[in-house]
Amino acid sequence: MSAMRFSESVTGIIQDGVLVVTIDNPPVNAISAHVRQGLVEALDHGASLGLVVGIVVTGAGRTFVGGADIKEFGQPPVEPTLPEVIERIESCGKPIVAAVNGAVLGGGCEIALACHGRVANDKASFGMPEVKLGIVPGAGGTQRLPRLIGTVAAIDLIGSGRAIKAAEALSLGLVDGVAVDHLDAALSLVHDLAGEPLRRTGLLGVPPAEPAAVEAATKKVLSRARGQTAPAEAVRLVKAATDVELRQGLADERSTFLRLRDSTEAAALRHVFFAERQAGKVEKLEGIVARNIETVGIVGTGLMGAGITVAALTSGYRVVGVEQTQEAADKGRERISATLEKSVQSGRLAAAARDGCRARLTVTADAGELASADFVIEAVFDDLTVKTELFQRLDGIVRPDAILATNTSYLNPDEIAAATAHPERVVGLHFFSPANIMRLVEVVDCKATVPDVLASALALARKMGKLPVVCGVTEGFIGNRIFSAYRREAEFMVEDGAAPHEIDAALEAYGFPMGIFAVYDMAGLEIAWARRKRQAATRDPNARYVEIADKLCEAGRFGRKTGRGWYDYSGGERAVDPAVKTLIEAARGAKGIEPRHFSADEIVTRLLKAMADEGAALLAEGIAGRPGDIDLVMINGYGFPAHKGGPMFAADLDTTS
Ligand code: T1G
Repeated sequence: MSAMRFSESVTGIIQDGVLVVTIDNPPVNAISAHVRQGLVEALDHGASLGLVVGIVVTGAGRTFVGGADIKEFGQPPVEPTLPEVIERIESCGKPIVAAVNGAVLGGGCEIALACHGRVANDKASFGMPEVKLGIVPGAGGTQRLPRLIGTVAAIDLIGSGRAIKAAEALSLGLVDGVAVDHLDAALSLVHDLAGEPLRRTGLLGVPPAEPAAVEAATKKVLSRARGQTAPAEAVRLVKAATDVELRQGLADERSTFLRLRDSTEAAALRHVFFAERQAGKVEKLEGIVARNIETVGIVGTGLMGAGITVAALTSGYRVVGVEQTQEAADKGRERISATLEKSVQSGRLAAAARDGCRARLTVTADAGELASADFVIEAVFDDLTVKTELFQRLDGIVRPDAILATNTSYLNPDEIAAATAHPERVVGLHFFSPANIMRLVEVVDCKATVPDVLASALALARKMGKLPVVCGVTEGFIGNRIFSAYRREAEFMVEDGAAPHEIDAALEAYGFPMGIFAVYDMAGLEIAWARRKRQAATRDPNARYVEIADKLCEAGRFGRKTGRGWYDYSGGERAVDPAVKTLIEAARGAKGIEPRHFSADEIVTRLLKAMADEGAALLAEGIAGRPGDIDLVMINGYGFPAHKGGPMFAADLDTTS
């Protein structure tokens, strides 16, 4: 029979007495208005045709349904709404089975929940990621999911937004079956269900749950919320499913969804979602093909090098690690092995995958082995002489088409590139530690970098599962330059009267996991001190300079690892140290500064402004391409709370509100 078209993105075909409805709305089959309209048309058609015993709903391509269309969120509503479509599915007189493949997310999961049966293939993954967008499910997810899989599992999934694979979905009862051919299995299920009383999820009772387990699941979600509103609301709604009628639960869910959808938190998280998808896209690279990279050379297998090695191995690359001596190579191999092992223990890596990683790894003291590498990343000591000498040596070892990347944090990669015979093949890749875990990578487009080298660096970072942000050459790139401005402003406030712990408390209340002085202590104060000493000769004598951090270092207070820094850690926990107060008072006294009070509001406002101003300068200088890129760097590298959208988003809000 020929295909039927119900809307521009929904088609149907009758197969074996079943109407198979396909949602085809690339790239992820989001539930745009024409999908909802098409689904209603298809349901009506299927219900009215006498020869049709039931309906299968499936998605075209790699995805079932990636959720509501996020692009419609800021726009006036278009009928039918998703809850209306879902109500039609659940109450249909004929069996409807979801045949799911790929991602089944948000509203896609809610469609599947309302069907009378669900069959998945083994590539399916399920999730209710709404809290990650600052909202709660808006089409019955909080009410139907607990009815199907129980309150505890529903709190976990909806509260965290995490996705699960088909096998876990099966064990939770979220799907009825997993099959190689999900469409075939769904057709059979429709025939099995035809003529039987249908299992309508919304009419099921919520299975009883242990109160202690419900509380534990709730606590887990709330402890990770860090000032975000949506997770607590999601948990509240899931719990209510046990106590209230479906209709009341759905109404509460819908009004909560609509309220949160229009919140600043949701706007911030939507901004982050789209910024992530924009990141690493560069106009001048359109049509440029990345080189084929199979073997990655990594010079230096210390903490950073080992982390990069693990990230490369776990994403399928062969890695040649190079050290200066056999002893250092052995240590490096052990470090890499231990990091792989940790990944297995934490569940990030399957044991079989670890064995594959080991088989693809060589660590050697023979730099000549880098001749097999397509892409070499150096992660040696951050010193200009060390790095330029290394790159000159690499010039004579690597293949002419190999790419060289420097992982410097503060040096000028243009100077490193200039020392080589082929600066056009040099690019910067600034990883964040631990490099196997942190997603952010600043990809530095150097003066001489040619487009296909930049495109290849971006492709490599993406294949490693990283979030690449392109930036130009400047001291500290995007992140550390903004961090310096942020730190400078925090130190000005300390000198003017704010206590470090007051600044940290204000930042933590705003949503940072840790205030700036606590971060400082954790990272160690001595590297920045050494840099300040190096820069002392060239510093503008008229610029304000706060000496307190230098005084702490002079007193041997290098942070957590020495037990003392901005705080005292001798009792195990971070504690305010009267000695630091005395030191700060002396510094103020020396400059004749009369200390004044700073409210938490003023502290946060000033720090956000310092970050946004530096960000604006980076944009004006062409170092950063988009405000969203800056926000991503600060969120993923420096603990800026995602639900505040990043410093540029926050500044924009300030000027528009
Ligand atoms: N709406 C609109 N556009 C979307 C979209 C969506 N839901 N999901 C992805 N895109 C765009 C994305 O911007 C990009 O566009 C392209 O698709 C490919 O995305 C009522 C309230 C599905 C796992 O949160 O997690 O349902 O950059 O690069 O790596 O309760 O996209 O090409 O122009 O990410 O293959 C809940 C979000 C919505 C899912 C595919 N759903 N999406 O990953 O491709 S709220 C989500 C994803 C909701 C209901 C509610 C992923 C993916 P461009 P991509 P991918």
